[in-house]
Amino acid sequence: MQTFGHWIGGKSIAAERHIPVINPSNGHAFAQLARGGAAEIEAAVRAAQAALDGPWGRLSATERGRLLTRLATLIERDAEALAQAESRDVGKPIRQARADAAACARYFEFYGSSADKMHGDTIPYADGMTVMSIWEPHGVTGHIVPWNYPMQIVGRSVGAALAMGNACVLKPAEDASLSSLMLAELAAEAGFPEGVWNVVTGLGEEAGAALTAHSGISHVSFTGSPEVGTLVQAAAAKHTIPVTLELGGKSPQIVFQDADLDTAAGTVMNGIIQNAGQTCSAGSRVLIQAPVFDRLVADLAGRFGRLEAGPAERDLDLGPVVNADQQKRVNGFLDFARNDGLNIAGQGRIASNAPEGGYYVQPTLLADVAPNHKLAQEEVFGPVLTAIRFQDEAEALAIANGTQFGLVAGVWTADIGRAMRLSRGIKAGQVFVNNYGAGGGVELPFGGVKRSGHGREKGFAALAGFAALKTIAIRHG
Ligand code: TXE
Repeated sequence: MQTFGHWIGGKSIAAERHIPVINPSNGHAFAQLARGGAAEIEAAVRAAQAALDGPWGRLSATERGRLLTRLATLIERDAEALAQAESRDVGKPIRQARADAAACARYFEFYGSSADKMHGDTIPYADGMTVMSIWEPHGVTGHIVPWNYPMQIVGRSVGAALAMGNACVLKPAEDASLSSLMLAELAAEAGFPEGVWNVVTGLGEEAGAALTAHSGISHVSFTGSPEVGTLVQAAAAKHTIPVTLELGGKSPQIVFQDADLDTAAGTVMNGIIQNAGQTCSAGSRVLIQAPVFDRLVADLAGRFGRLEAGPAERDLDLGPVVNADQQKRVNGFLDFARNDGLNIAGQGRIASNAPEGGYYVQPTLLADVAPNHKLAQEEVFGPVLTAIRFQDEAEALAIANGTQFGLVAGVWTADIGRAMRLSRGIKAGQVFVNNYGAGGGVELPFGGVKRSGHGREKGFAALAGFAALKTIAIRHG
């Protein structure tokens, strides 16, 4: 069984304690990861600080950008190996893992070409003075990464952080660390100085908590559950450092009677089954205008009925969910729905030859759910779509905004005026009109409002989050 070490200061560091790496498609361990804690975090922060004090800190923005671009090329070269590892580690159908590898390369390409485009300003101020603002890196940035899109989330947060000149310490999820380690090796091959990209693997409450508690960290970027996000923000507050939090959602897809219903149905379904629904931006509520409710629900029910979940390598509609806890969570929501008498309008199946120990769940469409029902309010993080009926625009807006979350929304209508009114009225970080982009969109600023978190990742906007603006005022007469 292969054993992986941490990646600190440009090399692999063996560990004494380990955690198993389990294939969610069959429940079998196939490798083991180093289980780190405060000592490894300390070593990683020191290595990162040494890189900032050394060659990395002296590189120009253009040179940093070149390294990021070179890394993008290496990710493209090794895309198939990365995709295979991610698919086995997380249970994603291989075509989805391939799309993630391509997006990961694109993040580094995007941030490679952005690194020297973050210009400061000169500010008119007083006679005899020149005032300028310049962007400076925070220093050592901490990145706590979840298991649902490891490569993509590493790309979006580490790519932007390195573009701005920070040095990184990553704590990938215990369920999905392989790609972070592979990317660290590729970064070394690309020529990043040692210590710029460190990976400490292990459990959240050990390695993750040690990272957020470390006084040498100047910014933490966290994607995960609202509960742990709250802990991360509290830990950061002790050192008064900024955090970026991305904490999931209960994103609405609002379909009006004048929409292209066929396109909407296909996109709505993909937006909830992609990655077995384990997508922060999954469109998990579909709000349908009353006159077309039955028709669209019947269409979606037919589509759900044809879905099949099975081992990642078979590349079916869905793979397993990531682990036994996640399977229990999704099935718990489904049991609750059943016991509460909800209408299961459509349900896919688990492939008959799917391995016994795999973490499979049935993709499920629940229809005519009240907007305040548990299944319409809480994030399931599985392939469970909740259909809600509405009468008019005002009611649709109230339902859309009626949860604690605010990450993404979709609006389906032929009326541009209505599309614009809703786009402005919906409290979310992203609104898609007549399309929906769960997961993708390297160039598009992304992040939440309300309990979905704060700060923006992806796109050019993310760069400002990974840097501090310094004002220099010169009196020269
Ligand atoms: O998340 P955790 P879990 C949601 C989703 C899912 C639920 C639970 O609803 O069902 O969270 O998933 C690290 N200090 N999302 O338990 O625990 C952990 O090691 C510092 C939504 O896996 O939040 C991992 O690297 N770090 C989400 C990361 O936090 C800690 C993606 C996320 O794990 C820590 C994932 C601690 N005390 C889950 N405890 C999204 N927004 O997409 C854990 N971690």
